[in-house]
Amino acid sequence: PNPLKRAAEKVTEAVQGGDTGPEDGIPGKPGPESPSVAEPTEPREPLPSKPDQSGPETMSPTGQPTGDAQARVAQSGAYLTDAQGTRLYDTDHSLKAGPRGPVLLQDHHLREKVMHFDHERIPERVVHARGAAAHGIFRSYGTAASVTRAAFLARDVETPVFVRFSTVLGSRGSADTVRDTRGFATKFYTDEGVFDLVGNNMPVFFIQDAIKFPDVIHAGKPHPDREIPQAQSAHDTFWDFVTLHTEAAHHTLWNMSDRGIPRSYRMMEGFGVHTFRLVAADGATTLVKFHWKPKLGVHSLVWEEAQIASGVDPDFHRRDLADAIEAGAYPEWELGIQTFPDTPEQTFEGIDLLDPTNLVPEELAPVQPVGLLTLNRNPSNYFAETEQVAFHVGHLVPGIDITDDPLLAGRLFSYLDTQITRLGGPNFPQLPINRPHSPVNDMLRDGMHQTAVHRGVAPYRPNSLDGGCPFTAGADAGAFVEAPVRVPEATKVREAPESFADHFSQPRRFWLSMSAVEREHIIAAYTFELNKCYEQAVKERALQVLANIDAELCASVAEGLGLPAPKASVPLAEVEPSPALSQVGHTWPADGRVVGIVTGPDGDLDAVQALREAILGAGMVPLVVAPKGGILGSGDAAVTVQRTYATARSVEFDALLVAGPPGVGGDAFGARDVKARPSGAAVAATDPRVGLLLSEAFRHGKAIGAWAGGENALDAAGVPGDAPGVVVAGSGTAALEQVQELMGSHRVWERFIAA
Ligand code: HDE
Repeated sequence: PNPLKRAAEKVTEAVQGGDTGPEDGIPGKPGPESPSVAEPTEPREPLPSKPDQSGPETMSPTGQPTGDAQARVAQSGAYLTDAQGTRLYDTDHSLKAGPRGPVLLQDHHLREKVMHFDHERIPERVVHARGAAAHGIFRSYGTAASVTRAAFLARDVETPVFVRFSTVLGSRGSADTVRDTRGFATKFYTDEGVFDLVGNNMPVFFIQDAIKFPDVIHAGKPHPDREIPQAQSAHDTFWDFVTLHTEAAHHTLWNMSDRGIPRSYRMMEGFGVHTFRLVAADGATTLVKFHWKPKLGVHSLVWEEAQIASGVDPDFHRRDLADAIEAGAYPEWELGIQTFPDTPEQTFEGIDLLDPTNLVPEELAPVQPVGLLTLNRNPSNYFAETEQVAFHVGHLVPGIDITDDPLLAGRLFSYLDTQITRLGGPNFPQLPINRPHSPVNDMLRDGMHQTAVHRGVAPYRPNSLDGGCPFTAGADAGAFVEAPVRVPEATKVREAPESFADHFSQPRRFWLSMSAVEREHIIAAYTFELNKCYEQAVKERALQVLANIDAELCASVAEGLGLPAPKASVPLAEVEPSPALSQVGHTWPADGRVVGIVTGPDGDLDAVQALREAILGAGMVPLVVAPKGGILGSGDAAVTVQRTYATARSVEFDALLVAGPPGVGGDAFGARDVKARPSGAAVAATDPRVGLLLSEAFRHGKAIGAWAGGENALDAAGVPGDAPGVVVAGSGTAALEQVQELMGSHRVWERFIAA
């Protein structure tokens, strides 16, 4: 066949819809001979664009409009074009000299397509590469209005936000549930410009001076020879660094605590870490620390869960965040502030506020709520939004200023600088996700990836050619004016203040504030990580650091390492515990929690159906787990299976309910019935995967309920029916009621302490 003729025919087919389309010709509606899985054969109405998918507002220097809004939306038109907007007739075959002949260099489409693909990846973030994000809204209460003139903190102001959560050490494809600090970065698109609160889920940091940041990150990242381990602190170089720089003792202790393995991004606190400075309308200044308080409480995984999830669902946190938002269970945090008088010493109750390894106990300075953050929309494109968002601690608005924390100073340089490599030039604020919602009228020009077509001839000031524009504004017209803080007269030195030398009293307070079970977890974490180190000297030095925090902590870890416990080399500080630091002992709403209902075809399907509704009604997520996929039962009692015994794993569930068979005695679950009833409910009792599901859930302190014979499945899994947090009830709803109450405390803590 003549290839040119064939090409012409294909173009005609594409434009006219061809003659192979569905018989009734209605786009989107399959014809009788065209099952829905068939490839569509004619153009359809493009989907309406999502609000954040519209491209940059370009102006054609030729004076022509660049097309309607839809045309600016990537990938939404009916016809394939090249990057220059020319329609294409084939994108599956290279241009060749005959079907078996050589590919021709003149194939501009092939070259453009492969060239673009070759450059699809941008460098990942040097830290915090692995992340997940969401859009939302911040509504301020107005309670901060007396201490800051920031307009977005005035009463009842609503500000759009974009929040990105992350791990620190791992690469972009690493697992979510590794032991690490989590990033919690918020971009507020305020009317006065963008404000970024670039925080973590821990209130303190490893180092006191930004100049050490490359060092601590080099130590935490994989070893340079083999590039292992990935996303882990359990290796020699990390522990070498944090034991040689004892200022890292506090943050390391937080990482080894349950805070290092959050249950969900939705259940983490966030902290600005540094002390910032608020400026009121009258110019008065107040020192401040920012806190995010999750409405669902602060909860963690247990270590074994975190490890299992890394394998069975490396996207555990990313999925959890997206699913919750999609289900309408919008995660919420209150923004809170701890305020301190802005004295020349910049200390509070003896705590140096410029030292980022310090926190101020909430008992000494209560966290005052100033607004509510609600995440209510998932990104529509990961790359465009989550990957290209660029946070910067120097994105400040009038009313919020910085302090002389030396860690913060270095960050003020780093976050702009890093985007040059990562986003390819200085014009990253023009990327859709980074664009301010207030008008931009800067005098920055040109550069890589410039998309604005600037007007005027005078990007300098003062000028007489562009009517004098732009003018500068005073504070009364909304300008950012630095707080006129006095800088003490001093001699240039490379030194830290003496107060930065106390490395152990703050970690000791954290340790003393932990409950028994949290201490057990901390000991286990140190023991695990240090046992992964090869160097004896590193382990011994780590024990010396622990001895300076607490003798019991040191002795327990030493025991696990098979090493003697050293004595403290400094006097142990007299500190009061801060109960607010413990995660245990409170009750919280169970919203968005996942309840697994384990059943089989012979299970009590009416009850399963009723349970699903009750669980949904309580704002939680029911997942039916059965031997295979599809539908159980029929008619009104039909139940859709969401997980099979092969795909379900304990880590996904906060609680499990085991459905008994209807109208059959408990014996149906008994081992002796297995031969007679090799499927359904009996399978639930004896299938080793169900056994694993139940025994792991039990070991991880999760609430478990069973009814109408379901308890025999517990027996088969070795889960005692009378153990704490195990409920055997007369009906499914009765089991759920008790399980729900247990879930309020997140886990059945007694099980750990008994163990
Ligand atoms: Fe960062 N940090 N950091 N950091 N950081 C980055 O910026 C840096 C620090 C934090 O989701 C980088 O755009 C220095 C403290 C978060 O996009 C980089 C120092 C805290 C994120 C950078 C610190 C953070 C980053 C890498 C020591 C908690 C992810 C990519 C002075 C308060 C933001 C990027 C996102 C990202 C530098 C210390 C939080 C290289 C030099 C302390 C949440 O610029």
